Amino acid sequence: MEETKILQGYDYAKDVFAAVGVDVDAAMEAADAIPVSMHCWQGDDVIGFDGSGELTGGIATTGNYPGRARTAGELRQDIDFARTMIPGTTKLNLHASYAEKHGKQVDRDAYTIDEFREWLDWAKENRLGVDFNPTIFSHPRMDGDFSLASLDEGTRRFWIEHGIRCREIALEFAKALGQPCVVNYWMPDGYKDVCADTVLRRDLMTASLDAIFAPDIDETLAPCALESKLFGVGLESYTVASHEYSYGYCVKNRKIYTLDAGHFHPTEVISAKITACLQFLDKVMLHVSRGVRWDSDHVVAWDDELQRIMDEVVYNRLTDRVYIGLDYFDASINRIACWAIGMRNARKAILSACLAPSERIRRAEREGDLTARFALQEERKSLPVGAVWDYYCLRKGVDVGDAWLARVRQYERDVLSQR
Ligand code: RNT
Ligand code: ZN
Repeated sequence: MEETKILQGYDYAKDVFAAVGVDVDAAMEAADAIPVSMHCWQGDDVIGFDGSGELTGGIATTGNYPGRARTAGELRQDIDFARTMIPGTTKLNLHASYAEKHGKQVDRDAYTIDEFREWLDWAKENRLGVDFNPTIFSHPRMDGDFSLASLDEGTRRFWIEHGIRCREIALEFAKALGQPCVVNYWMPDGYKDVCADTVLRRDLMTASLDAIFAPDIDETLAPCALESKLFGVGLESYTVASHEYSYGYCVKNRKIYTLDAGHFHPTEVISAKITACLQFLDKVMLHVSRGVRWDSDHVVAWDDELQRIMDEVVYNRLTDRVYIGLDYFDASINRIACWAIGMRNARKAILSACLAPSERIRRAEREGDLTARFALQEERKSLPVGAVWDYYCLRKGVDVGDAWLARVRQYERDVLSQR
């Protein structure tokens, strides 16, 4: 699109928003500054590079689109390219399974920042913050799908050590990059079928988590989060770290609670949970995903729930209490497009939240004028957010509209098809 047209659109939008009491420039700046953590695992179907080879733990990537990143170098190259389409403050969300061992005999219970040197240097070069995840799945030391709640002490010990190593690694990332590195714990532990003792495994899980969090590692630099889940594939009947379990653990132990959009009953939404949890927690982390009928991890679309999530964060000025990360993995379409679409949607929804006349809407509510509240909420939906978005992309030097798609096609021809 012609630049003059974009500028005209922006001028028009500025007037429209001014008429409802919104300063577009301030909104744009606010939206740009909110960090969104981009998950590395979209680029290689959650396989990683530390030798696991296949994905286990009740999660599944479907599709066999060509061009999956097979090495950390390829993955970084793909992320570099995807980032040219993604505006706004971005962090990288990295999993421990993306370690680069360079032939060294070292397992997950002994990883140090050395296995992530290239990631660290690359993050530094690109001025990217990093968040980190222990990889407690896809590994021979899993006891079936049990880890921290295994009945086998050696298994538990192995994963406790991994959990501690990840805190140490996160601390190194945070120190080197000058910003906090959130460590998010998710483990699949659970049963396919109805179990007879729901207590034992939870007792073991609690003891294991306590052991992971016991060492004194600065949690302002490496804050720790625990992610709940309703069920996994092959683990349909019982999940040790369910919602009540994980939320309770976090309240009691002052951890960050991770709400994944796909980890609840299909009619439950995480947008409804954020401020409820924050009554009793300092912080939450979001795994913005899109479940279709189940925890299917579809690419994030700009749908009502995404908008509601971002509205909650922005309207309530919770940007320093809510860490926003994305979590999905689709191998049926171009993986770089998956990043571009999901990340652009997250940022668009953030921008829309910042542009909404939220103060006016809330005033109507406080004054008991629920007619006006509803009217303004509905009118908000057709405000010219798209014109501001185009201008924002132009200013940030990223593609306007669907221009990125042709570049992805070119990259597919030049790079992905050679893999
Ligand atoms: C699994 C959890 C978890 C993973 C990533 C790869 O159901 O959502 O967050 O998706 O850690
Ligand atoms: Zn998740």
